[in-house]
Amino acid sequence: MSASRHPALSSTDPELASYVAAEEVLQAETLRLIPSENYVSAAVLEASGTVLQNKYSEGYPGRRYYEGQQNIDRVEALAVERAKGLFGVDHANVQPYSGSPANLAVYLAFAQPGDTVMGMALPMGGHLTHGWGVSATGSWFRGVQYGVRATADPETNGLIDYDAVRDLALAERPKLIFCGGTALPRTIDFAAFAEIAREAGSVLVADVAHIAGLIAGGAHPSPAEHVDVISTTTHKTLRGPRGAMLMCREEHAKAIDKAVFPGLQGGPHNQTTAGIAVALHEAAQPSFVRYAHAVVANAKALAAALLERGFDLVSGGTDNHLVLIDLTGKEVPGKVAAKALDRAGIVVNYNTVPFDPRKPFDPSGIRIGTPSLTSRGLSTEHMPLVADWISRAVDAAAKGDEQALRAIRAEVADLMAAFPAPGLPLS
Ligand code: DSN
Repeated sequence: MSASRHPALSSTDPELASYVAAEEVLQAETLRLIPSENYVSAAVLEASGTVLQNKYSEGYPGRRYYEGQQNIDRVEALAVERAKGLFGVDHANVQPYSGSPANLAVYLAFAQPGDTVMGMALPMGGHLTHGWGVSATGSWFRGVQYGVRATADPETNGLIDYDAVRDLALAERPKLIFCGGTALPRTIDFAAFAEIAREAGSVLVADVAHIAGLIAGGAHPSPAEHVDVISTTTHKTLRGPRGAMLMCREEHAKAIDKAVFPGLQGGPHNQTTAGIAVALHEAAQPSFVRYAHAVVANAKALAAALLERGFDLVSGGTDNHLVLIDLTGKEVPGKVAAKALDRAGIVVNYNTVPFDPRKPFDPSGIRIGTPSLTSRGLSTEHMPLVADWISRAVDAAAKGDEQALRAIRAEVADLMAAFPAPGLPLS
Protein backbone atom coordinates (compact mmCIF):
# COMPACT_ATOMS: atom_id res chain seq x y z
CA MET A 1 0.00 0.00 0.00
CA SER A 2 1.33 3.42 -0.82
CA ALA A 3 2.12 5.20 2.43
CA SER A 4 0.61 8.39 1.01
CA ARG A 5 -2.83 6.79 0.55
CA HIS A 6 -3.14 5.30 4.04
CA PRO A 7 -0.12 6.66 5.89
CA ALA A 8 -1.33 5.98 9.43
CA LEU A 9 -2.42 2.45 8.67
CA SER A 10 0.82 1.66 6.84
CA SER A 11 2.90 2.89 9.73
CA THR A 12 0.79 1.39 12.57
CA ASP A 13 0.01 -1.96 11.04
CA PRO A 14 2.06 -2.68 7.93
CA GLU A 15 0.91 -6.30 7.78
CA LEU A 16 -2.79 -5.34 7.63
CA ALA A 17 -1.94 -2.48 5.25
CA SER A 18 -0.27 -4.97 2.91
CA TYR A 19 -3.46 -7.04 2.72
CA VAL A 20 -5.51 -3.95 1.88
CA ALA A 21 -2.97 -2.98 -0.78
CA ALA A 22 -3.11 -6.46 -2.29
CA GLU A 23 -6.90 -6.27 -2.39
CA GLU A 24 -6.68 -2.91 -4.18
CA VAL A 25 -4.47 -4.51 -6.83
CA LEU A 26 -6.80 -7.51 -7.13
CA GLN A 27 -9.89 -5.33 -7.55
CA ALA A 28 -8.08 -3.15 -10.10
CA GLU A 29 -6.69 -5.96 -12.25
CA THR A 30 -9.55 -8.43 -12.34
CA LEU A 31 -12.88 -8.49 -14.10
CA ARG A 32 -15.34 -8.63 -11.22
CA LEU A 33 -18.57 -10.29 -12.30
CA ILE A 34 -20.18 -11.18 -8.97
CA PRO A 35 -23.59 -9.51 -9.43
CA SER A 36 -23.95 -8.51 -5.78
CA GLU A 37 -20.65 -6.60 -5.75
CA ASN A 38 -19.64 -3.20 -7.04
CA TYR A 39 -17.09 -0.41 -6.67
CA VAL A 40 -18.09 2.46 -4.38
CA SER A 41 -16.97 5.98 -5.20
CA ALA A 42 -14.10 7.68 -3.42
CA ALA A 43 -16.70 9.90 -1.72
CA VAL A 44 -18.58 6.88 -0.32
CA LEU A 45 -15.28 5.39 0.87
CA GLU A 46 -14.34 8.64 2.60
CA ALA A 47 -17.74 9.03 4.27
CA SER A 48 -17.55 5.44 5.51
CA GLY A 49 -14.20 6.03 7.20
CA THR A 50 -14.96 9.12 9.26
CA VAL A 51 -15.04 10.00 12.96
CA LEU A 52 -18.77 9.26 12.91
CA GLN A 53 -17.43 5.82 13.74
CA ASN A 54 -16.71 7.09 17.27
CA LYS A 55 -20.33 7.80 18.31
CA TYR A 56 -22.95 5.68 20.01
CA SER A 57 -26.46 6.79 19.05
CA GLU A 58 -29.05 4.20 20.01
CA GLY A 59 -32.46 5.52 19.08
CA TYR A 60 -33.50 7.68 16.15
CA PRO A 61 -32.88 11.36 15.23
CA GLY A 62 -34.27 13.53 18.02
CA ARG A 63 -34.94 10.47 20.22
CA ARG A 64 -31.57 9.10 21.34
CA TYR A 65 -30.34 7.39 24.49
CA TYR A 66 -26.96 9.17 24.29
CA GLU A 67 -26.04 12.86 24.18
CA GLY A 68 -23.82 14.63 21.67
CA GLN A 69 -26.00 13.74 18.69
CA GLN A 70 -26.05 17.19 17.06
CA ASN A 71 -24.25 16.00 13.94
CA ILE A 72 -25.23 12.33 13.96
CA ASP A 73 -28.90 13.31 13.90
CA ARG A 74 -28.29 15.45 10.82
CA VAL A 75 -26.42 12.65 9.07
CA GLU A 76 -29.13 10.08 9.71
CA ALA A 77 -31.98 12.47 8.88
CA LEU A 78 -30.25 13.31 5.61
CA ALA A 79 -29.88 9.63 4.69
CA VAL A 80 -33.54 9.01 5.57
CA GLU A 81 -34.80 11.97 3.51
CA ARG A 82 -32.69 10.94 0.54
CA ALA A 83 -33.95 7.34 0.72
CA LYS A 84 -37.56 8.52 0.88
CA GLY A 85 -37.07 10.83 -2.09
CA LEU A 86 -35.18 8.33 -4.25
CA PHE A 87 -37.53 5.40 -3.68
CA GLY A 88 -40.78 7.33 -3.29
CA VAL A 89 -41.68 5.91 0.11
CA ASP A 90 -43.27 7.36 3.27
CA HIS A 91 -40.70 6.01 5.68
CA ALA A 92 -37.11 4.77 5.65
CA ASN A 93 -34.98 3.14 8.32
CA VAL A 94 -31.29 3.26 7.41
CA GLN A 95 -29.96 1.48 10.50
CA PRO A 96 -30.03 -2.27 9.67
CA TYR A 97 -26.47 -3.60 9.71
CA SER A 98 -26.98 -5.58 6.51
CA GLY A 99 -29.58 -7.46 4.49
CA SER A 100 -30.08 -10.45 6.77
CA PRO A 101 -30.66 -8.37 9.94
CA ALA A 102 -32.96 -6.10 7.92
CA ASN A 103 -35.07 -9.09 6.91
CA LEU A 104 -35.04 -10.47 10.44
CA ALA A 105 -36.41 -7.13 11.64
CA VAL A 106 -39.32 -7.57 9.23
CA TYR A 107 -40.14 -10.93 10.86
CA LEU A 108 -39.95 -9.31 14.27
CA ALA A 109 -42.28 -6.52 13.15
CA PHE A 110 -45.01 -8.69 11.63
CA ALA A 111 -44.77 -12.35 12.73
CA GLN A 112 -44.47 -14.59 15.77
CA PRO A 113 -42.16 -17.62 15.99
CA GLY A 114 -43.93 -20.60 14.46
CA ASP A 115 -45.94 -18.48 12.01
CA THR A 116 -45.96 -19.49 8.36
CA VAL A 117 -43.89 -17.33 6.03
CA MET A 118 -43.41 -17.67 2.31
CA GLY A 119 -40.49 -16.92 0.01
CA MET A 120 -38.67 -18.21 -3.02
CA ALA A 121 -36.63 -21.34 -2.37
CA LEU A 122 -32.91 -20.65 -2.13
CA PRO A 123 -31.92 -23.09 -4.92
CA MET A 124 -34.51 -21.44 -7.18
CA GLY A 125 -32.94 -18.01 -6.70
CA GLY A 126 -34.36 -16.88 -3.35
CA HIS A 127 -32.45 -15.84 -0.23
CA LEU A 128 -31.60 -17.70 2.95
CA THR A 129 -33.62 -15.26 5.01
CA HIS A 130 -36.83 -15.81 3.05
CA GLY A 131 -37.67 -18.83 5.23
CA TRP A 132 -35.08 -21.31 3.96
CA GLY A 133 -34.51 -24.20 6.40
CA VAL A 134 -30.87 -23.68 7.40
CA SER A 135 -31.55 -20.04 8.29
CA ALA A 136 -33.09 -18.95 11.60
CA THR A 137 -35.98 -17.70 9.48
CA GLY A 138 -36.72 -21.27 8.38
CA SER A 139 -36.33 -22.83 11.81
CA TRP A 140 -38.01 -20.20 14.01
CA PHE A 141 -40.77 -19.76 11.44
CA ARG A 142 -42.51 -22.27 9.20
CA GLY A 143 -41.16 -21.51 5.75
CA VAL A 144 -43.12 -22.49 2.65
CA GLN A 145 -41.36 -21.94 -0.61
CA TYR A 146 -42.15 -21.27 -4.24
CA GLY A 147 -39.94 -21.66 -7.28
CA VAL A 148 -39.78 -21.20 -11.01
CA ARG A 149 -41.38 -23.10 -13.87
CA ALA A 150 -39.71 -26.07 -15.54
CA THR A 151 -41.36 -26.22 -18.94
CA ALA A 152 -40.39 -27.25 -22.43
CA ASP A 153 -41.46 -23.79 -23.60
CA PRO A 154 -38.42 -21.47 -23.65
CA GLU A 155 -40.79 -18.50 -23.24
CA THR A 156 -41.83 -19.58 -19.73
CA ASN A 157 -39.07 -21.96 -18.60
CA GLY A 158 -37.23 -20.62 -15.56
CA LEU A 159 -39.80 -17.89 -14.83
CA ILE A 160 -41.77 -17.49 -11.61
CA ASP A 161 -45.07 -19.36 -11.84
CA TYR A 162 -47.44 -16.75 -10.41
CA ASP A 163 -50.38 -19.17 -10.48
CA ALA A 164 -48.44 -21.60 -8.31
CA VAL A 165 -47.41 -18.75 -5.98
CA ARG A 166 -51.07 -17.79 -5.62
CA ASP A 167 -52.19 -21.38 -4.98
CA LEU A 168 -49.53 -21.81 -2.29
CA ALA A 169 -50.33 -18.46 -0.67
CA LEU A 170 -54.06 -19.20 -0.53
CA ALA A 171 -53.45 -22.69 0.85
CA GLU A 172 -50.96 -21.52 3.50
CA ARG A 173 -52.13 -17.95 4.30
CA PRO A 174 -48.58 -16.90 5.32
CA LYS A 175 -48.04 -13.92 7.61
CA LEU A 176 -45.30 -12.68 5.30
CA ILE A 177 -44.62 -13.14 1.61
CA PHE A 178 -41.15 -12.26 0.30
CA CYS A 179 -40.58 -11.49 -3.35
CA GLY A 180 -37.10 -10.92 -4.73
CA GLY A 181 -33.95 -12.96 -4.38
CA THR A 182 -30.32 -13.44 -5.23
CA ALA A 183 -30.31 -15.25 -8.56
CA LEU A 184 -33.33 -13.93 -10.44
CA PRO A 185 -32.46 -12.78 -13.95
CA ARG A 186 -35.96 -11.59 -14.77
CA THR A 187 -38.19 -8.63 -13.86
CA ILE A 188 -40.25 -9.17 -10.73
CA ASP A 189 -43.98 -8.50 -11.19
CA PHE A 190 -44.63 -6.63 -7.94
CA ALA A 191 -48.26 -5.94 -8.90
CA ALA A 192 -48.92 -9.67 -9.31
CA PHE A 193 -47.36 -10.39 -5.90
CA ALA A 194 -49.43 -7.57 -4.36
CA GLU A 195 -52.64 -9.07 -5.67
CA ILE A 196 -51.67 -12.48 -4.27
CA ALA A 197 -50.71 -11.02 -0.88
CA ARG A 198 -53.98 -9.09 -0.72
CA GLU A 199 -55.99 -12.25 -1.40
CA ALA A 200 -54.01 -14.25 1.15
CA GLY A 201 -54.06 -11.50 3.79
CA SER A 202 -50.24 -11.45 3.94
CA VAL A 203 -47.76 -8.66 4.50
CA LEU A 204 -45.77 -8.33 1.26
CA VAL A 205 -42.04 -7.66 1.44
CA ALA A 206 -39.98 -6.84 -1.65
CA ASP A 207 -36.34 -7.75 -1.05
CA VAL A 208 -34.76 -5.64 -3.76
CA ALA A 209 -31.17 -5.91 -2.52
CA HIS A 210 -29.91 -6.94 -5.95
CA ILE A 211 -31.90 -4.47 -8.01
CA ALA A 212 -32.14 -1.41 -5.73
CA GLY A 213 -29.80 0.58 -7.97
CA LEU A 214 -31.76 -0.42 -11.05
CA ILE A 215 -34.98 0.73 -9.38
CA ALA A 216 -33.37 4.00 -8.29
CA GLY A 217 -32.14 4.56 -11.84
CA GLY A 218 -35.45 3.65 -13.47
CA ALA A 219 -34.13 0.45 -15.08
CA HIS A 220 -36.47 -1.87 -13.16
CA PRO A 221 -40.08 -1.19 -12.06
CA SER A 222 -40.41 0.07 -8.49
CA PRO A 223 -42.25 -1.94 -5.83
CA ALA A 224 -43.06 1.22 -3.84
CA GLU A 225 -46.77 1.42 -4.67
CA HIS A 226 -47.36 -2.33 -4.43
CA VAL A 227 -45.73 -3.70 -1.30
CA ASP A 228 -45.90 -3.16 2.45
CA VAL A 229 -42.16 -3.19 3.05
CA ILE A 230 -39.08 -2.79 0.87
CA SER A 231 -35.91 -4.37 2.18
CA THR A 232 -32.59 -3.69 0.53
CA THR A 233 -28.90 -3.80 1.08
CA THR A 234 -27.05 -0.68 0.03
CA HIS A 235 -23.88 -2.15 -1.44
CA LYS A 236 -24.96 -3.94 -4.60
CA THR A 237 -26.32 -2.11 -7.66
CA LEU A 238 -27.04 0.86 -5.38
CA ARG A 239 -23.24 1.28 -5.04
CA GLY A 240 -23.13 2.30 -1.39
CA PRO A 241 -21.32 0.93 1.67
CA ARG A 242 -22.17 -2.47 3.16
CA GLY A 243 -25.43 -1.79 4.96
CA ALA A 244 -29.19 -2.01 4.51
CA MET A 245 -32.44 -0.08 4.63
CA LEU A 246 -36.08 -0.88 5.32
CA MET A 247 -38.69 1.29 3.67
CA CYS A 248 -42.44 1.22 4.13
CA ARG A 249 -45.74 3.02 4.22
CA GLU A 250 -46.39 5.29 7.19
CA GLU A 251 -48.76 2.73 8.75
CA HIS A 252 -45.84 0.30 9.25
CA ALA A 253 -43.20 2.87 10.26
CA LYS A 254 -43.46 2.36 14.03
CA ALA A 255 -43.40 -1.43 13.79
CA ILE A 256 -40.34 -1.39 11.53
CA ASP A 257 -38.42 1.12 13.64
CA LYS A 258 -39.19 -0.73 16.86
CA ALA A 259 -38.10 -4.01 15.34
CA VAL A 260 -34.74 -2.63 14.17
CA PHE A 261 -34.07 -0.82 17.46
CA PRO A 262 -34.50 -1.89 20.21
CA GLY A 263 -35.88 -5.16 18.85
CA LEU A 264 -32.84 -6.47 17.09
CA GLN A 265 -29.94 -4.04 17.10
CA GLY A 266 -28.09 -1.65 19.36
CA GLY A 267 -26.32 1.47 18.13
CA PRO A 268 -26.39 2.18 14.41
CA HIS A 269 -23.12 2.27 12.47
CA ASN A 270 -23.06 6.00 11.86
CA GLN A 271 -20.10 5.92 9.49
CA THR A 272 -22.09 3.53 7.32
CA THR A 273 -25.15 5.76 7.53
CA ALA A 274 -22.97 8.57 6.18
CA GLY A 275 -21.78 6.38 3.31
CA ILE A 276 -25.38 5.44 2.54
CA ALA A 277 -26.36 9.13 2.47
CA VAL A 278 -23.62 9.84 -0.07
CA ALA A 279 -24.56 6.83 -2.20
CA LEU A 280 -28.21 7.93 -2.23
CA HIS A 281 -27.12 11.42 -3.30
CA GLU A 282 -25.07 9.90 -6.13
CA ALA A 283 -27.96 7.64 -7.12
CA ALA A 284 -30.23 10.68 -7.51
CA GLN A 285 -27.99 12.17 -10.23
CA PRO A 286 -28.71 11.84 -13.99
CA SER A 287 -25.42 9.96 -14.37
CA PHE A 288 -26.81 7.18 -12.16
CA VAL A 289 -29.85 6.82 -14.41
CA ARG A 290 -27.40 6.27 -17.27
CA TYR A 291 -25.42 3.82 -15.12
CA ALA A 292 -28.48 1.73 -14.20
CA HIS A 293 -29.58 1.44 -17.83
CA ALA A 294 -26.03 0.63 -18.94
CA VAL A 295 -25.86 -2.19 -16.36
CA VAL A 296 -28.93 -3.78 -17.94
CA ALA A 297 -27.76 -3.17 -21.53
CA ASN A 298 -24.42 -4.79 -20.70
CA ALA A 299 -26.08 -7.80 -19.05
CA LYS A 300 -28.36 -8.32 -22.07
CA ALA A 301 -25.40 -8.02 -24.45
CA LEU A 302 -23.36 -10.42 -22.34
CA ALA A 303 -26.24 -12.91 -22.21
CA ALA A 304 -26.64 -12.75 -26.00
CA ALA A 305 -22.90 -13.27 -26.52
CA LEU A 306 -22.89 -16.26 -24.15
CA LEU A 307 -25.88 -17.84 -25.94
CA GLU A 308 -24.02 -17.42 -29.25
CA ARG A 309 -21.12 -19.33 -27.70
CA GLY A 310 -23.32 -22.27 -26.74
CA PHE A 311 -24.01 -21.54 -23.07
CA ASP A 312 -27.35 -22.42 -21.47
CA LEU A 313 -28.79 -19.55 -19.43
CA VAL A 314 -31.49 -19.94 -16.80
CA SER A 315 -34.68 -18.39 -18.24
CA GLY A 316 -32.85 -17.98 -21.54
CA GLY A 317 -31.39 -14.55 -20.77
CA THR A 318 -31.84 -11.57 -18.51
CA ASP A 319 -33.91 -8.44 -17.90
CA ASN A 320 -31.64 -7.03 -15.23
CA HIS A 321 -28.00 -7.06 -14.07
CA LEU A 322 -27.61 -10.80 -13.60
CA VAL A 323 -27.03 -13.88 -15.76
CA LEU A 324 -27.22 -17.41 -14.38
CA ILE A 325 -25.23 -19.86 -16.50
CA ASP A 326 -26.24 -23.52 -16.35
CA LEU A 327 -23.13 -25.58 -17.08
CA THR A 328 -24.94 -28.91 -17.04
CA GLY A 329 -24.23 -29.37 -20.75
CA LYS A 330 -20.54 -28.50 -20.34
CA GLU A 331 -17.80 -30.77 -19.08
CA VAL A 332 -17.20 -28.76 -15.90
CA PRO A 333 -19.52 -28.09 -12.96
CA GLY A 334 -19.96 -24.63 -11.47
CA LYS A 335 -17.31 -24.78 -8.78
CA VAL A 336 -14.57 -26.02 -11.11
CA ALA A 337 -15.51 -23.35 -13.64
CA ALA A 338 -15.64 -20.59 -11.00
CA LYS A 339 -12.20 -21.49 -9.66
CA ALA A 340 -10.72 -21.65 -13.17
CA LEU A 341 -12.26 -18.28 -14.01
CA ASP A 342 -10.74 -16.88 -10.82
CA ARG A 343 -7.32 -18.05 -11.97
CA ALA A 344 -8.06 -16.32 -15.28
CA GLY A 345 -8.74 -13.02 -13.47
CA ILE A 346 -12.53 -13.25 -13.85
CA VAL A 347 -14.27 -13.31 -10.49
CA VAL A 348 -17.66 -15.06 -10.34
CA ASN A 349 -19.46 -17.30 -7.86
CA TYR A 350 -20.65 -20.84 -8.33
CA ASN A 351 -24.39 -21.11 -7.85
CA THR A 352 -27.23 -23.59 -7.87
CA VAL A 353 -29.54 -23.51 -10.87
CA PRO A 354 -33.26 -24.29 -10.53
CA PHE A 355 -33.85 -28.06 -10.08
CA ASP A 356 -30.10 -28.55 -9.68
CA PRO A 357 -29.24 -32.24 -9.31
CA ARG A 358 -25.94 -31.27 -7.65
CA LYS A 359 -25.29 -30.08 -4.08
CA PRO A 360 -25.23 -26.33 -3.17
CA PHE A 361 -21.49 -26.52 -2.33
CA ASP A 362 -20.77 -28.09 -5.71
CA PRO A 363 -23.60 -26.93 -7.98
CA SER A 364 -24.16 -26.83 -11.74
CA GLY A 365 -24.08 -23.10 -12.36
CA ILE A 366 -22.15 -19.88 -12.16
CA ARG A 367 -23.74 -16.51 -11.45
CA ILE A 368 -22.41 -13.41 -13.17
CA GLY A 369 -23.47 -9.78 -13.44
CA THR A 370 -22.52 -6.42 -14.83
CA PRO A 371 -22.72 -3.83 -11.99
CA SER A 372 -18.96 -3.67 -11.39
CA LEU A 373 -17.74 -3.69 -14.98
CA THR A 374 -20.30 -0.99 -15.81
CA SER A 375 -18.98 1.12 -12.93
CA ARG A 376 -15.59 0.92 -14.69
CA GLY A 377 -17.06 2.13 -17.97
CA LEU A 378 -17.16 -1.08 -19.99
CA SER A 379 -19.98 -1.04 -22.52
CA THR A 380 -21.94 -3.40 -24.76
CA GLU A 381 -19.12 -3.45 -27.31
CA HIS A 382 -16.90 -5.21 -24.75
CA MET A 383 -19.40 -7.96 -23.90
CA PRO A 384 -18.47 -10.33 -26.77
CA LEU A 385 -14.88 -10.22 -25.50
CA VAL A 386 -16.03 -10.94 -21.93
CA ALA A 387 -18.12 -13.86 -23.21
CA ASP A 388 -15.10 -15.12 -25.18
CA TRP A 389 -12.95 -15.08 -22.06
CA ILE A 390 -15.59 -16.98 -20.11
CA SER A 391 -15.93 -19.53 -22.91
CA ARG A 392 -12.17 -19.99 -23.28
CA ALA A 393 -11.72 -20.30 -19.50
CA VAL A 394 -14.46 -22.93 -19.19
CA ASP A 395 -12.88 -24.88 -22.08
CA ALA A 396 -9.47 -24.53 -20.45
CA ALA A 397 -10.90 -25.78 -17.15
CA ALA A 398 -12.24 -28.86 -18.93
CA LYS A 399 -8.81 -29.54 -20.41
CA GLY A 400 -6.81 -28.57 -17.33
CA ASP A 401 -4.99 -25.97 -19.46
CA GLU A 402 -3.44 -23.61 -16.89
CA GLN A 403 -1.42 -21.80 -19.54
CA ALA A 404 -4.61 -20.76 -21.32
CA LEU A 405 -6.00 -19.42 -18.03
CA ARG A 406 -2.81 -17.42 -17.46
CA ALA A 407 -3.06 -15.97 -20.97
CA ILE A 408 -6.64 -14.86 -20.34
CA ARG A 409 -5.59 -13.31 -17.02
CA ALA A 410 -3.02 -11.15 -18.81
CA GLU A 411 -5.58 -10.04 -21.41
CA VAL A 412 -8.09 -9.18 -18.67
CA ALA A 413 -5.52 -7.13 -16.74
CA ASP A 414 -4.62 -5.26 -19.95
CA LEU A 415 -8.21 -4.25 -20.61
CA MET A 416 -8.98 -3.37 -17.00
CA ALA A 417 -5.93 -1.08 -16.88
CA ALA A 418 -7.69 1.09 -19.45
CA PHE A 419 -10.84 1.39 -17.30
CA PRO A 420 -10.02 2.90 -13.90
CA ALA A 421 -12.16 1.64 -11.05
CA PRO A 422 -13.99 4.20 -8.90
CA GLY A 423 -12.40 4.52 -5.50
CA LEU A 424 -9.20 2.71 -6.42
CA PRO A 425 -5.93 4.61 -6.73
CA LEU A 426 -4.05 2.07 -8.80
CA SER A 427 -6.08 1.63 -11.91
N1 DSN B 1 -24.86 -12.84 -0.57
C1 DSN B 1 -25.68 -12.00 -1.39
C2 DSN B 1 -25.50 -12.28 -2.83
O1 DSN B 1 -24.37 -12.51 -3.23
O2 DSN B 1 -26.45 -12.27 -3.59
C3 DSN B 1 -27.10 -12.07 -0.99
O3 DSN B 1 -27.20 -11.91 0.36
